[in-house]
Amino acid sequence: MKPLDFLNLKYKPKESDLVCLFRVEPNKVSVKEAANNLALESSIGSWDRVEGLNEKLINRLGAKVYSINKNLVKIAYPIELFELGNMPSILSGIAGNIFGMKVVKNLRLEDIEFPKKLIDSFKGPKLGIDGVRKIIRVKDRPLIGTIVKPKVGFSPDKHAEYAYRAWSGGLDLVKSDENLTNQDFNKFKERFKKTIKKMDKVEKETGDRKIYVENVTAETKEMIKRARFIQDNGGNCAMIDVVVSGWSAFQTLRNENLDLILHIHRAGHGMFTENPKHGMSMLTVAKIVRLIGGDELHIGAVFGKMKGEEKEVKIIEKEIEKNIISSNGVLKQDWFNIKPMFSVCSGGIHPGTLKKLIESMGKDIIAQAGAGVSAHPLGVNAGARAMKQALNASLEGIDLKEYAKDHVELKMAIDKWGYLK
Ligand code: CAP
Ligand code: MG
Repeated sequence: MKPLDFLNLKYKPKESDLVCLFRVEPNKVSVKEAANNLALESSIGSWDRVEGLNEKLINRLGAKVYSINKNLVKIAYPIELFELGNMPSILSGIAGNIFGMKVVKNLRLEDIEFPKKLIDSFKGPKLGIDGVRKIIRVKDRPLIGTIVKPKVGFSPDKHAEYAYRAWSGGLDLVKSDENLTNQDFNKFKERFKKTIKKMDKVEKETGDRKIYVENVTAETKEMIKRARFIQDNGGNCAMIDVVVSGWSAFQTLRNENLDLILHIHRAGHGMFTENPKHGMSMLTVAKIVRLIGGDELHIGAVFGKMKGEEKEVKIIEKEIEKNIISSNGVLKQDWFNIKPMFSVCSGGIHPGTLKKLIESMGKDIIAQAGAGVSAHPLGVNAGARAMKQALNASLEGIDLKEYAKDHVELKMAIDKWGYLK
């Protein structure tokens, strides 16, 4: 086998090809040689000509390096390489062995363009933005919510009480935290039942609809049982920590086709998305989540405590909200029949940052504040009110400080945490 068998810079990707954009830092070889090795290892090749591998097979099934621009390499993969509807299998090819090869010092999967046939083989969000809006009966404003804090430690009663105070203060959504599952001090079923009872109560009292995001993260079969429990007991939303649970577990949850909003927490993504030279971009993670079928995904909050530059977070938001992505500075994508997903902006948000967040990200976001609600000087209910007041100020286009003059909870929040103009 000649060394550069998988390089074809004249190749024009077919509509049916899957295309990957890699950032390649070669190790003691040229970018070309590294790229060739990536293409062969992620498709049908190996380090030497194996028995039965001939030019005909390489032409038909080999991945093709068709563009090299400095360190950015585009590789096209024939659709035949993949099993439709099997995300783990697809990723074993395009995001598998290649990350550990000696020919690369660093390697980052920046983006994937999925062809129609693959897109059609996944379910995508069952509800999407419109479906979630129908459940909460809120047409065109951002949704606001909180995460029960402390993350872990409360009893089911305390958890339910927190949720009640947050909802009745005007929040749309209350969420269990990513590491709260079924610990001895706060058992899943008891917590869920007590909290959903409070949700019913507050819905009756206020006439508003609410969402309770309960964490079902567990071993896959157990996770499905917990999601079913939510559905059978009047709940409307299940959360999975997708990175630690795995794509397959998430796909299993989606394929259950439950009547629940699927809220996707990305805890752990920083292990492979943070390094700008190595790993997989958050954009790629978001595309995979949309394809499999999350309704709401944590993508970053720009003005809070978590990493994620405004430009990057907005690119991700566009990718999960729009139907056709023509140019993101990355790859184009037609989402065909796959619904748009809600962006969840969370982590270090408080009433003083909400207006700025909405100005930057628009109306189709779920803005969540954990400590930014619970650490309000007057407690959770006042914290929720302050968030709602900040939302109203934003919707009415009034400066937060001005609005705070006759809204005491907001005033106390911005006296404590400040605000962004
Ligand atoms: C927010 C949060 C979320 C982060 C994760 C937390 O709480 O519940 O897990 O948003 O980051 O525990 O930090 P606070 P991301 O509002 O108290 O910060 O959403 O970027 O994945
Ligand atoms: Mg959390």
